[in-house]
Amino acid sequence: MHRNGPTRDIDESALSVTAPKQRAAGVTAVAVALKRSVEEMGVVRTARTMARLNQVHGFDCPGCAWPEPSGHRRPAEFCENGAKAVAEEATLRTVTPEFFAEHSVAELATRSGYWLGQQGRLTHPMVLRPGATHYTPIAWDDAYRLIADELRGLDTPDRALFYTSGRTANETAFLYQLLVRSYGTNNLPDCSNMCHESSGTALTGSIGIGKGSVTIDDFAAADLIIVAGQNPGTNHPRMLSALAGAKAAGARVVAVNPLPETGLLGFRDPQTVKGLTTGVDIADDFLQIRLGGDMALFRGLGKLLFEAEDRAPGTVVDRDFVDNHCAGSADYETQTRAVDMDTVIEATGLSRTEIERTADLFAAADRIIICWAMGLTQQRHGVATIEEATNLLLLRGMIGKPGAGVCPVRGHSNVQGDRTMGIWERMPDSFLDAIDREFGISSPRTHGHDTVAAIRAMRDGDASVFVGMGGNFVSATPDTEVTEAALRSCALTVQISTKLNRSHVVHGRTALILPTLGRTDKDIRAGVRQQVSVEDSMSMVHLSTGRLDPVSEELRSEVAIVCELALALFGPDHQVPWARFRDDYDTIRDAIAAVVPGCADYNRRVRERNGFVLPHPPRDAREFRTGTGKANFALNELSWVPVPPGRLILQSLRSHDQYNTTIYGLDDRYRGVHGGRRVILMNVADIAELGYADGDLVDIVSEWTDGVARRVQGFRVVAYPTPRGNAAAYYPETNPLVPLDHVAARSNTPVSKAVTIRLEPHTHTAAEPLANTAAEPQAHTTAEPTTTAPHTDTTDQPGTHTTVEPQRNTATAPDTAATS
Ligand SMILES: Nc1nc2c(c(=O)[nH]1)N[C@H]1C(S)=C(S)[C@@H](COP(=O)(O)OP(=O)(O)OC[C@H]3O[C@@H](n4cnc5c(=O)[nH]c(N)nc54)[C@H](O)[C@@H]3O)O[C@H]1N2
Ligand SMILES: Nc1nc2c(c(=O)[nH]1)N[C@H]1C(S)=C(S)[C@@H](COP(=O)(O)OP(=O)(O)OC[C@H]3O[C@@H](n4cnc5c(=O)[nH]c(N)nc54)[C@H](O)[C@@H]3O)O[C@H]1N2
Ligand SMILES: [Mo]
Repeated sequence: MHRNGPTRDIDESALSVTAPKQRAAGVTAVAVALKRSVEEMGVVRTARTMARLNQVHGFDCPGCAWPEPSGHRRPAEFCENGAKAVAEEATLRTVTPEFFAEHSVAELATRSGYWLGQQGRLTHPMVLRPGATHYTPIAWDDAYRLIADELRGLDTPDRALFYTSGRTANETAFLYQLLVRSYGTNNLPDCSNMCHESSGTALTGSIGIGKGSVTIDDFAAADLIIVAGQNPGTNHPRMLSALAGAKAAGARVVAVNPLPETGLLGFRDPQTVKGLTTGVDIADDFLQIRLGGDMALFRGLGKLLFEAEDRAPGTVVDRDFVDNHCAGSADYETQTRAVDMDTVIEATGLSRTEIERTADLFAAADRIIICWAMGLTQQRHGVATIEEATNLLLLRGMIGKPGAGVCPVRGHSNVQGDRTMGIWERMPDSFLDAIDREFGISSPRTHGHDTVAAIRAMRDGDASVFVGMGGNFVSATPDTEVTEAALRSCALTVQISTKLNRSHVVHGRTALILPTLGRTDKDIRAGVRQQVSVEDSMSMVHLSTGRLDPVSEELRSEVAIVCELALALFGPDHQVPWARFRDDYDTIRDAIAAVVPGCADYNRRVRERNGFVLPHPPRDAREFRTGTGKANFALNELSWVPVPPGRLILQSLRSHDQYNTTIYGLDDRYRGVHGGRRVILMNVADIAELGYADGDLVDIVSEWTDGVARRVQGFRVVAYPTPRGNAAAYYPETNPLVPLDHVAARSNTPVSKAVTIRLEPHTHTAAEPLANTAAEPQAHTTAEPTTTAPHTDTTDQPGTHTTVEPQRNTATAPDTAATS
């Protein structure tokens, strides 16, 4: 039953480009999903798997965090990219000890992430000893002992880092943070630091809780939905059904994006006959905004709303809500009225008419939802942008009423649950007190390292052990060359993984690969089938039950790995009952119920048909647990991202054929890019102005205040409808360009959506055959002193320009967004 992965790597010379698609999903989506599934796992396993996806007694889709419908679930509650995520995990291809004997680590390091992932599921625990050329098998107990010895030998627990990727279920997350805190550190960086950290930071300050305030049912009740900085057709395809449903009930949808993303413009619902044949338009209006222009847009809309209120007093501002539930409205009004519309137009690249049209919709609607994702969070002023969007909703009283609210659309399927369970380097003392009380441990109170700080700590020799609970740290993080050197400087790197990735081949002096069960795999402990639970983007918690036979008997569940490691580290007499937790997940849920707010009676409620919803005080009772006890209007200086002369602003984004660093295939079907990934999408006028032609090969060089010219080579210029001065290329190929210090103010999220770049003609050398340019980003990255002076921006943060307006700057006055 075992299959082998492909032997050939990407050949970028096979790349072809066609016109972007007008409508997302449809029959092609179903066909592509089925083809991939059958290739990976055969017909029988495909049928068994798809029947269980997102069903009440099945497993939660490991794709995105979009919720399941609350009422009737259709027989196939999945989307093309959910199906791909499942096929990727449920594959019958395997990476065995024989595979590792055949391929040295040095050889694997020349392969692309795509090739590595396509080799299949990891089957055995493996170790790379100091100086060895190959990974060799290791017994589980020896692996745990090796890690425990290394951890015990550190002079302080703060020299160890424990990363988490958002696929990890609640039970694992809870135990993992408990292990890390029992050991004595808060070094719990996670993928959320690179993802929705800006949303959490902004919302906690504004409304007192870092989570979205809407449920799936609010979509059907909304009459205006703004979708900003998000590409749902690819990254949250089931959201298109919710948007189509909202439209059928009369809602308007406005898309705010630099790119005319296919799924936003049109959708063929693969689950209805009508949808398949005709399809629907999603966006009633498309605002093609400049990268980083959203804060200015929201500020401009605010001004127009105040003017509309002047014209028809009592119709726009929700006085009752603002007076009774909000703080800071007077300062917000002064600041907002003062904004210059010409500045807004320049910053957004939108016309006055477009902005006015949106303001009219915003003033007239009774129930407004604003949705967003990485286009807003991964900006230097991401926190301020989200606060500005929230300000608009507060002004109109749109928090805590049906059909309205804030909707940060989460990424990884359990990234929100991991936070609820304590995966955060800055968990509040109330949570730490609760675990201390429950288990009799003393968790440290000093905050730990987030993702960027973790890289700095390794780079500076302040951390020497890295443990990854899932994810692909080295490829997901910015500044690839710096990060790779940081990881290589570690004494020990441990990756708990389902599939091979680059973080296994960029390793510490000793390295371990610990293969684990995935969401789809059957998990039997002490003869009983175990279940795990997850929380979606709208705070719904429910069970997930794996059903497939694991590809190897050597796989362990994440829960078992955490518990066994804890037993090796703390011995059998530790206060925390690790062995009991390992053998019966219900006992973990009882502990969660005792410790985690809102989780009382967890075991029973999680078994209810659709699970249960966690409390959300603003949504449930218009209660705002902020420093002021009210919802806060936030005040920030207006920021946007101007384009320096001769330069471009680059955003790095996902193709339709990848899941973060996991590359499923080479077709970004909706955008018309096929057979390769090294492209840079540019406005046709910019291509001409910079002296290139469509199809040219270029090197991309990013510019930063440190004078280092970060470079990636051999990208094909593709003419694309992106705003002037704004370009786009895929993540993770362009991560070497993102400077480690280029982070969002207050959330420390890498600014993956606005890097200042210049282009140089690609001169390809014999040492670097074209066919291999896709292989590895870092292999073609050279950090060299820049030859051209970085652009002259008056601020010290390239890529973000700030106007001087007579307002308080939240960066220095965080008290306006104080959390409780
Ligand atoms: N199939 C699939 N599903 C996924 C993922 C995946 O890789 N593949 N990843 C998961 C994860 S972890 C996450 S976080 C989400 C990510 O979901 P998205 O945020 O949709 O992912 P990105 O591809 O980063 O797309 C960012 C979008 O924002 C736009 N954008 C960029 N900059 C700006 C800006 O300044 N302003 C505005 N208004 N728009 C901007 C881009 O043009 C693009 O449409 O998806 C999740 N789901
Ligand atoms: N330039 C740029 N960089 C970005 C982004 C961007 O838009 N642009 N986006 C950022 C965002 S939003 C995110 S969330 C991060 C993602 O960062 P990560 O979460 O670290 O990366 P993934 O690619 O999702 O991790 C994939 C790996 O997870 C492992 N895995 C999969 N399923 C399981 C499982 O069930 N258990 C375990 N233990 N392991 C599993 C597999 O080995 C697989 O290779 O990247 C960030 N980096
Ligand atoms: Mo994410």
